[in-house]
Amino acid sequence: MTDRVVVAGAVYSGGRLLAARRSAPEELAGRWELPGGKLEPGERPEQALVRELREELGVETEPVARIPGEWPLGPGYVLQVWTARLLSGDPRPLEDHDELRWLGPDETDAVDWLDQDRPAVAEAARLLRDG
Ligand code: 523
Repeated sequence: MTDRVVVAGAVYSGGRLLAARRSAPEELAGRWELPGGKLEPGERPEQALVRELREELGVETEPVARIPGEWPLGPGYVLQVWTARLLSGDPRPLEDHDELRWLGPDETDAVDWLDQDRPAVAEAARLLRDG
């Protein structure tokens, strides 16, 4: 069976990358992620990303480019990541997160990222440094 997609955003603004600390479930709480969530039936990944970032953070964003690769999550799910530009709003932890941080190019290792997010974060950090 085809794996279901979880989409996440490497959201940029002002040369910094947004990191979100999960508040649930218990085994992931306290770890940091690129925010996002599961595709709903019939959704394209970019649509799901815009919807999830609106619901979870109260912001409008524009997906820019897929970060190459796909990372296994639990059984039946894979993580895909897009870079995304913040269009409007100031992100707030409305759902699923209890803290947000904007990380500058030298700070992208400063939080305890979920293991499965690390390859995409490394690429997002490289893009932040190299433009
Ligand atoms: N991850 C993950 N990294 C990451 C995201 C956005 C999600 O490892 N950057 C994992 C965490 C969960 C699963 O993917 O095991 C689903 O993410 P979740 O809970 O953020 O998706 P939602 O918000 O769509 O989930 P429901 O509340 O269940 O609808």
